[in-house]
Amino acid sequence: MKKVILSGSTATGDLTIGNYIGAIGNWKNLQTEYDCFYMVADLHALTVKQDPKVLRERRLSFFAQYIALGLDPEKNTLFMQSDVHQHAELSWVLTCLTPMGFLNRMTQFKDKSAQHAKNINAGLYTYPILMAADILLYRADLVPVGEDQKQHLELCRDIVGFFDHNYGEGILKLPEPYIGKQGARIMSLQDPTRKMSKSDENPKSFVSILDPLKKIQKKIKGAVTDSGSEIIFNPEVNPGISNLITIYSSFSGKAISQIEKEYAGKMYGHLKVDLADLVCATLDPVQKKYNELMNDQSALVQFMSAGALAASERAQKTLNDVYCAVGIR
Ligand code: AQP
Repeated sequence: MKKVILSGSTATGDLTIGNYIGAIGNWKNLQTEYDCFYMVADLHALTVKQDPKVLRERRLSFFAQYIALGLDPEKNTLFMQSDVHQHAELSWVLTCLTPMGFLNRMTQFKDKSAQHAKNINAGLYTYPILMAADILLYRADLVPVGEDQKQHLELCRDIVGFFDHNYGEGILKLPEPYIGKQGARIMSLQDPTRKMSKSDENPKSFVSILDPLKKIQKKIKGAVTDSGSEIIFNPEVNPGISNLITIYSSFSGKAISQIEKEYAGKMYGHLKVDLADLVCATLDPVQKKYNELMNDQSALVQFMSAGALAASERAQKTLNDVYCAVGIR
């Protein structure tokens, strides 16, 4: 029996090379060794204001990008979160077990409410519970987590503790965090001290998977770099060039030390030109595959319903156990 992995990306903004390097690229490497469930987290997207037409298109677009970036729908269960109604149902049960004090501690809620000061809705506050439901429904063994999600995984552990205490152990299964071997955090091209974020208001700060190649060239060449000139990896001192080295290393598979050696004595501009070409060469076939999928959406729709069915089947087992345990079955 293969171990089960669950992960996903929220359907907000445009998928970026940060999402690829920090998440989707790693998911791809797990698809033969593990039983993988990867979702487009469209319910999570509702925590911030969305234009319904844009969100509808984005869900499909993200799903197509997952496949174009190398997630094989035959090897993985790829699905849309909202197609599996069990997420919202389990989330409600867990919401009724989670003390508000635990949610008050979530630093991401504080950050996001500052960011969306005009729309501090209850979903923004309780979304870590939906995230716990996402994970627990599949009885996952492992969840790949970025640094900024660690606190949410801890909350998930607490929630399982409350559930076990009230209803008995073994019904919910707590997964282990999976820290990918790369684990690289890609920073904004305009402010390398901040994470590259797919909803950043400044499009120059990220390279999206679907950016036209000319635009990618421009964005990388226009990346903010440091006052020095040596191509040396040191995020504390040279965050700008270090970020570009990290991206170069992730896309080329070369070690950072090797890149430093190859660029010894060269200027920042040399690395930028080569990196822009490398990113374009990598994303060009991805964009072609994406266009193929979007031009004939019948295959996409089939993959989506097959994924929803498989995910739903597994999720329903957990939900049945939970409903029985709490006394509503
Ligand atoms: N810059 C990044 N570097 C490395 N990993 C990243 N991830 C996102 N940005 C980077 C990883 O991608 C996965 C999916 O994340 P998400 O889209 O659900 O949420 P996020 O981390 O909140 O991404 P953004 O880009 O910051 O989204 P917005 O701006 O819409 O809130 C996660 O595993 C994440 O670590």
